[in-house]
Amino acid sequence: MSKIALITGITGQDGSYLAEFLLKKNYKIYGIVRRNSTVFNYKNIDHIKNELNLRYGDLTESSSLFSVISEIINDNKEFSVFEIYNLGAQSHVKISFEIPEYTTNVDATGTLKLLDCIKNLSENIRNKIRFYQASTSEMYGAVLEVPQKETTPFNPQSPYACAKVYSHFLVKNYREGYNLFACSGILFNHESQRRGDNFVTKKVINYVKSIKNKGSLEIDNNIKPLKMGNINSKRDWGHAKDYINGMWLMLQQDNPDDYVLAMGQTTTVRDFINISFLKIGIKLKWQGESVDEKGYDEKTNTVLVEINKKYFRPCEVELLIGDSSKARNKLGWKPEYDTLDKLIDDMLDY
Ligand code: F7E
Repeated sequence: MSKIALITGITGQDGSYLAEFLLKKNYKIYGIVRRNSTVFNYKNIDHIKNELNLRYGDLTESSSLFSVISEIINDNKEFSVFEIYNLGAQSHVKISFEIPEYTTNVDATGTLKLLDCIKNLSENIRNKIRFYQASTSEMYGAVLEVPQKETTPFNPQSPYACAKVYSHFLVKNYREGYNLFACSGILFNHESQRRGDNFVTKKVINYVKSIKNKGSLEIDNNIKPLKMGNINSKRDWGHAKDYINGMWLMLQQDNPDDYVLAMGQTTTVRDFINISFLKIGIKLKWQGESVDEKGYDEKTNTVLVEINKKYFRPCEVELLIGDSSKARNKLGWKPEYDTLDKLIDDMLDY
């Protein structure tokens, strides 16, 4: 009796780590990938591509979801468990303000399409399906409680977060209305070497690595500063690998439920920058205010960080800090990368 998993978003950070994790547990893995006109965006799964069953599809296209799910069911008649992980998303918060309709089509209506497809399967098949939804701490937005836990009300601040709130409640609705085994993991920010380059941690790490590769700042006057947005916002950052384990644990329980995964520590973007530079022996001093603030190398006075309004968001989420007691107590979830320091070391080591 085989265990099967379908992963939307398999080429992304979380999807690729999850695929590696499930392969080790002997799952047969299917992944939905979008066609791209210029490149195969398979960097994160290149090393395991041959062990995966990749199918073209899109969360905006019900028929593609239906045909992939039907194919999986037909080709694996004896399966014991079929886990569906919905990790596909337009996941960049700032970009969601620029393409709100597309973000909604993928992050909200896409979930509806997937859930509806499962709902319409015969009962004996449906009973063997377990569904995971990638919910997010962004749903807490302008937070109404500190720290945030499963019962904290949502107050979303972006088209991305609004779409995710819709999906979160839809999962609950389908769970209660149609008895689906469907869970939402409310994951706080989770990072890794595979994080997209335009998310704040990876952007900072890439820059710090480029400075390290240059060698001494004293002999290089041509350094272009790192351009940042709001460096005063606070995030609860963990390692993606730890969060993958949590997703899987949610689907192994007797009953479906929603869980927060978070480290319970919050840090400003500014401190993330400070710590990352310190790792390569550079101490920053900050001078100026608001958009005129700059981060200088204390030794050489070289400007290394500047603020650029371009990266500000129409609405900002100022403070996130999660309480993951429920996941720790009920799932036995315990992150291995338990400090920000370990996360940064891992990201710098790539
Ligand atoms: O921003 C600030 C920015 O884009 C973090 C997604 O995975 O986690 C992520 O959402 C903070 C924000 O992540 C820059 O304004 C400053 O306050 O890395 P981020 P995010 O928006 O928190 C949640 C859990 C998700 O679900 C999302 O899908 O950093 N910030 N300067 C900047 N952010 C970026 N990207 N670039 C900057 O230059």
